Amino acid sequence: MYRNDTICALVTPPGVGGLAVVRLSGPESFRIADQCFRGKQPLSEAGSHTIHYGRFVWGEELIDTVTAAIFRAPHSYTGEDTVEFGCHGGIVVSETIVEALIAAGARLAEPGEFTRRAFLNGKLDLVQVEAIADLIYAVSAPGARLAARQLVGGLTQRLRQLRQQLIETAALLELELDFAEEELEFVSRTELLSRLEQAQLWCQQLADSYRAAEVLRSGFFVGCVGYPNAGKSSLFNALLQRRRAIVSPIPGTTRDYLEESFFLNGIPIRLVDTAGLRQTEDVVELEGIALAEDVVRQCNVVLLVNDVTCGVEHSIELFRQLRERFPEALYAYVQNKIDLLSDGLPRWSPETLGVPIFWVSAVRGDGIEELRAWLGEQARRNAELGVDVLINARQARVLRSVAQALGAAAEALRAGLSAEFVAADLRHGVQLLAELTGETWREEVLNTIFARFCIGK
Ligand SMILES: Nc1nc2c(ncn2[C@@H]2O[C@H](COP(=O)(O)OP(=O)(O)OP(=O)(O)O)[C@@H](O)[C@H]2O)c(=O)[nH]1
Ligand SMILES: [Mg+2]
Repeated sequence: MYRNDTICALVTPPGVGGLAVVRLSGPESFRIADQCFRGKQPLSEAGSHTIHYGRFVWGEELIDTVTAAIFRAPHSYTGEDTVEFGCHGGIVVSETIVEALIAAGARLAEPGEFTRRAFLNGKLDLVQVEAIADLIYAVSAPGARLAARQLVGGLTQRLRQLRQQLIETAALLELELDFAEEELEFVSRTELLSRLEQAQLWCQQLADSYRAAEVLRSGFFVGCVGYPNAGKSSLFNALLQRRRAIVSPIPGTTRDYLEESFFLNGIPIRLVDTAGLRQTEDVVELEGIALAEDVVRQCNVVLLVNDVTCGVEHSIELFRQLRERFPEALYAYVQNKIDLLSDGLPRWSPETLGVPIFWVSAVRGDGIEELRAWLGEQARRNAELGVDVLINARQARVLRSVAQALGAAAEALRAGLSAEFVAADLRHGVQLLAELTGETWREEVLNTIFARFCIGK
């Protein structure tokens, strides 16, 4: 819902710092600001994009000396009249300024409300809004760079072009229908088909880049999974190079899961330790350990930890079942506790396994560097997987639907159906694209997107 009142909030992080900024936005901004600001001239008379030095007062009391930056609608972040007060950093000053502005008639902004207004006033589209959240929460430098690019409209522009192209084609096809008697063809069918196929492929590839984008957005997830007592927590600690997880000879030590991050090749690795998966009567009891399952679902790499002293093939069945269930992850079979092998490493390199095997001792450290290097390499590759935009889950979903609509249009064309059907599929694609950039939007979609934002953004 868009409320046309005037809102304010601290837009810099709370706490002690050199400088803090309080933003005031809405139709009453200048009137409200003037009640608290004493400078050479009233702010309501100041020109847009000017900065004014003065005193911020509440009643008779001096709160701070401040600068007031003036932005007149529509040339501001929100598209509304805006004043940004720069004050001395510190908890008390900025909070008092916000309180004074509220007393003068403003309302405290809700989380994400400035950006929401920017979107509703057409300053940003949804793809850009999502890029802002990505930029704020970026965990890796490459991720932040991509988000910044998206923010200035790289993806937006390409989506607009596609949408324009589809609208034009649909219009031409519909025009043909008006001249059905004359059997005119305004668009060559072969050219149309190739254009549709290209566009479909583009949408599909963009949607597929989601996983790689997720790595840049949130990090590369690596899970330690295996039977109880295999040494998952020990391996977790060894990879992390810190003693973080509790290790004990009692099976079932890890109950919850544990997550820690470290960097490899500049990419944040999110390492997860899980509770051991039990095997009862030859059936792997995956259901009972839903938590571990949830972890595996979001993992980029699953390290299946096997206790070699129980036999090299001890965890093969578990491995097969996991891979069947979660085929998208990369797997490695980690033979742990090799320090306990008195006769050296067994010869075991089954070709059918199809995944790398690592021989390690989590306790003594053998093989850990190799495993870390391999993980770093996988993370790097995954992050570089042709990603030049940061697609998120919502965008991937819509893009897949667009690809489907385009596929249906191409199919109708190949089947020699009337232009009407092709045009209808194209219109559907256009609608979906509008949803993607937010030209048409639903309240629920906006709410989920803005739920990620904090107050002051
Ligand atoms: N000798 C030797 N012992 C190990 C090695 N790795 C783990 N252990 C021992 O195996 C036992 C179990 O280790 P954990 O790391 O707690 O195993 P886990 O898989 O996390 O066990 P749960 O959390 O109970 O499922 C502990 O006594 C560890 O010291 C290893 O590489 N060599
Ligand atoms: Mg454990």
